[in-house]
Amino acid sequence: MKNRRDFLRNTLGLGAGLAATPRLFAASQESGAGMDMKHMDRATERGSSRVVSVETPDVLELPWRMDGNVKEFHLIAEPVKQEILPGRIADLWGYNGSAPGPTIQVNQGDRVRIIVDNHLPEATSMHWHGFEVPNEMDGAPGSSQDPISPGGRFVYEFTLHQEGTYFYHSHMAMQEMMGMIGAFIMHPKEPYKPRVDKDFAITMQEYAILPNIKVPNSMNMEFNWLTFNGKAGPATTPLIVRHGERVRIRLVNLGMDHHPIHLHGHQFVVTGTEGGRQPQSTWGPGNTVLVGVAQSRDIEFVASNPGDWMLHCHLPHHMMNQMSSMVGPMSRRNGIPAGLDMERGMGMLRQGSATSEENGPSLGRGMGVGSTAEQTVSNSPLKAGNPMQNQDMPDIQQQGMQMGRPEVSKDANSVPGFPQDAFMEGPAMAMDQMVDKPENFGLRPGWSGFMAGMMTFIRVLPQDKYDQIMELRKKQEGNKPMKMDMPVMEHKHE
Ligand SMILES: [Cu+2]
Repeated sequence: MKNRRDFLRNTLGLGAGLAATPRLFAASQESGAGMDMKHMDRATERGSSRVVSVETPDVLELPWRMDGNVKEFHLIAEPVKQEILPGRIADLWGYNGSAPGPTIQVNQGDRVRIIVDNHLPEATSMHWHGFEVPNEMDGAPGSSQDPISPGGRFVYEFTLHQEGTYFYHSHMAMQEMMGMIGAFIMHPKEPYKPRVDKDFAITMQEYAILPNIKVPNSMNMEFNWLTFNGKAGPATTPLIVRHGERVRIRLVNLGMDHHPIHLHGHQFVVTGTEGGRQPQSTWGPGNTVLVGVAQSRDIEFVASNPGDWMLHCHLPHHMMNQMSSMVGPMSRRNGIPAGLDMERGMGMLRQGSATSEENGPSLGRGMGVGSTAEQTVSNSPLKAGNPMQNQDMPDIQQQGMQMGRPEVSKDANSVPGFPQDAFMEGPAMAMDQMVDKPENFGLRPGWSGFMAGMMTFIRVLPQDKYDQIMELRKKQEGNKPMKMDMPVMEHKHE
């Protein structure tokens, strides 16, 4: 984008700019027609206009059935095995087999019934975040209803007059930190203008999973696993769009941290919050949006810049996996002591500086491992037990990691600051093969070594590359396990 005027034309969709960018708009219209022909046909039949369904990469959509004029959904709160990274399966709590739970999509004005079964070992309650529904349907345990007992069921039913990016979540604080949230999209009666060609949802979560355990520590405030839709980079599935398409991304956050989400290569406007669509007069250009806890933000832009662009949380600690104090020093030196005793663990030093080799890693920065010297652990991505020695780790090579030789200078160990506490061995961490999927087709070799935490790509592709990926995706669809047996229906309004 050359200047602000171009930006306004393209992203705000201001009519004055249309003639100046015929190519982009032609592509955009063409794609709209080509992509969802059958939606279009039906929409025309009904004399209504089309709404693009929201894609939630790596998360299924919750099917429904019609019971008279009521859309009926069925959610099961249950323990789930969530594969955050290949082979790294966390014991979380979620809905219908995943954390976050499946995405619900409805239309403004729908009458909705949601049957919630509790398959957890303890009581739960389902809160409909931001919904203007009768108090007894709000899901506030104790005040608006009795908690749903283990093995119990509660049936929620309401009419939805709102539109926007909403979500559902357990209203038990510790359960929220175990993964219990899902996106709830309310499509507007009248499509938003300008219309988008692609619409995505991403839910952000964070977990503190201590070494040698698969269950998150829901008290810990030091999060080492940061996820988009239940996956950490490079396992996140890129958002695939055609060059010139208008794109909406709906960002939802539930955790202990706020996330500044940054997009490379494009400016965007924030068009919606957890309160629904925002008036166009409030849309100013930006490229980073702070999504606070319990908030949602919709961003929109025209994908006018071809390439593979990162979309990620910009908190440095949220761009890492399995972050713990020991990784760098363990991989480059001979392991480190940590914690030691309570006084030192709390930062009261008897000797030495706070950043000295023995103290540094344990001063409030560790993962709360405790007061004994930090041990090498078996679930470190670097496979603890021996310091990082690339070629000496055939077991990891067999897992598909590429283990290239990281580039460090000869005198690296004598440079203050090297290695950082959580120094990640760049190329050595690449696992292109392990995360191979259609959406990653054609990425630069070794790309995965630099993707971690809350990171994904938006891939702005020319038509032929786009088609290629869609073709691969179609082929793969046959192999995918279908977890849900109810048909997913299209979103349209009458
Ligand atoms: Cu973040």
